[in-house]
Amino acid sequence: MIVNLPPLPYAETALEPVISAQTVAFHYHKHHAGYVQKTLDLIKGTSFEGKELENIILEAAANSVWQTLFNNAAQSFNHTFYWHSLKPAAQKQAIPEVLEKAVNDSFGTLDNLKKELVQAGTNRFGSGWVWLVAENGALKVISTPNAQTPLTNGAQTPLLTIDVWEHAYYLDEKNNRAAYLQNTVDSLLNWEFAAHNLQKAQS
Ligand code: MN3
Repeated sequence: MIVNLPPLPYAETALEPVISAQTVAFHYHKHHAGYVQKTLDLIKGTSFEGKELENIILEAAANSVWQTLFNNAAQSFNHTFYWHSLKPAAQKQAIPEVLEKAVNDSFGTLDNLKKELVQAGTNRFGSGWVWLVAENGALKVISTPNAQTPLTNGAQTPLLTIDVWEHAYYLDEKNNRAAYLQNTVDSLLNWEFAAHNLQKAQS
């Protein structure tokens, strides 16, 4: 992935009524765009310029002098991954077989996975992210604080993420993060995207 602001994979209204067009617009044009611009400003004229975003994140994570670059680069990646982790409810399709089998092996049922995602997001203190990851042939739910991303954990491949920073839900749900999480896992998760990432991890 290069350092840029990719177009949203759907219209700004497409996640309504769970996530309003106003939330998507602020989240994408202000927050996400801001992280990308800050990353571009920070790498300009440095040895990071022109590198793949994933490599910038890994290099910057290795030394605390690059903390600000890490934060902005990781947030750029996490947000692009988040937009693709969601899908308009109207386009909802059955969970792909390869993913369904992995979910059943690791969580018993899809409902158990959804419960774990909601719980992990509700329990994340402060800002951060909830992830479905593949690790050592199994799936698991984790959460990360602030800009942290499973990319820096060589053993984990991210499959899906949900943003639990307040800017992701406050305009719609105010303080009710659990409602945002529940409605998102019930109707907006992009299981094809997760299955595609799982197949990449297995190949
Ligand atoms: Mn965000």
